[in-house]
Amino acid sequence: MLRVIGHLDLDYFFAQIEEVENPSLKSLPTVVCVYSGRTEDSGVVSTANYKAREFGVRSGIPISLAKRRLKGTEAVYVPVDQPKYAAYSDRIMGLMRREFDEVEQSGIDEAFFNLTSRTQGDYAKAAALTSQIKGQILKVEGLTCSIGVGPNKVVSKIASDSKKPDGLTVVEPTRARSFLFPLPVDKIPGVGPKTSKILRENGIQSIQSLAVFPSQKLEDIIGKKLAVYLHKAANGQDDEPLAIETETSQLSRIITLKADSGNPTEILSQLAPSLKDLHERLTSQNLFFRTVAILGIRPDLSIHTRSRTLEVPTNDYLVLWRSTKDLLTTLVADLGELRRAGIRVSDMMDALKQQSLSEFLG
Ligand code: DCP
Ligand code: CA
Ligand code: CA
Repeated sequence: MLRVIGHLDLDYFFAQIEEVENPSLKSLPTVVCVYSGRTEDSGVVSTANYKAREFGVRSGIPISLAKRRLKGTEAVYVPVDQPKYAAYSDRIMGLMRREFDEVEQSGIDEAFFNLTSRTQGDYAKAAALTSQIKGQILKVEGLTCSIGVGPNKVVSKIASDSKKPDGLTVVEPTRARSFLFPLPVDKIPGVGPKTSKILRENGIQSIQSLAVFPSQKLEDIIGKKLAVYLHKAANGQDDEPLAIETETSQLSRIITLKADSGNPTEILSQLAPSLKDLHERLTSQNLFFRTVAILGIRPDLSIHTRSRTLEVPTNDYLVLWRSTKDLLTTLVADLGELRRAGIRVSDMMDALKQQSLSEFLG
């Protein structure tokens, strides 16, 4: 059966999320900034929407340069909010994992997914399925993404990058070479500025020129390992399997208390934001837990834990909060003052998978 691999990459990810949360930004150049805090404008651009990119604003350039390029426009500058973007990312990855058995998250806004068994090697089916996924993500999160489909990771990754934003590029195996050949070599994953410079110095600019370059000569220039990979990649070949992560088996948070404390109510109030954050992670990934543990670190840095296993798995915030409170109360009664406190949930299961299983059985 033909292998069918997809690669999904969200469009101008951080900036698009800012647009979703504040639609008035859509019509304006919007720049997401990592302020370093030294002076008002010091720091770099994390990313920008396509309106801002028209003015040459890109990830990694100084904020001051972006401001110069956008002078005279009504550009908006927003500070990065990593936890917010991570929550979107988690939900989208969760959606992908429910949809496909094999998903390899390869960055905060991208993932490979295996379509082979779902499509039985049929590329037309893959096109329909991926278009459906794009629709789902748009409907649920309001975000557009670009997807590439191909016979392997290299081709699908290059394909997702070849049409943006909101692209869907399906490259059938027989078309892989003609799709790749006109592109510059630095489109191949792993070819950075350094390798690309060496290749250029040897007259290799397009993927085609790399594909037909004598293998032995290429090895002499860049070493055997890279040469073998690049030569295959340029010919549309790559056997790399998806790196499948094991399911989330536990989630934890730990804080340092503002001052050493032996008061459970005080400790619990400082732990509350971590509890909320952890609970958000659970719900965004549709996870239930059965075991709650708390961890206390004393001023002498000794570490102690207490845990409780529930009769049934749950994702109820109140259960989480109450268990934490009970465990913390006994821990502090036994130990006295704490310097740091943490919470961990484990024995996880996927609520939706469980649901569909019981539906199936029922
Ligand atoms: N990012 C960053 N600094 C960089 C590159 C990226 O902070 N130098 C962050 C912001 C991006 C996110 O990572 O939104 C994803 O990076 P991508 O390279 O996928 O870029 P975008 O999603 O922003 O744009 P594109 O539409 O080109 O994918
Ligand atoms: Ca992206
Ligand atoms: Ca990306």
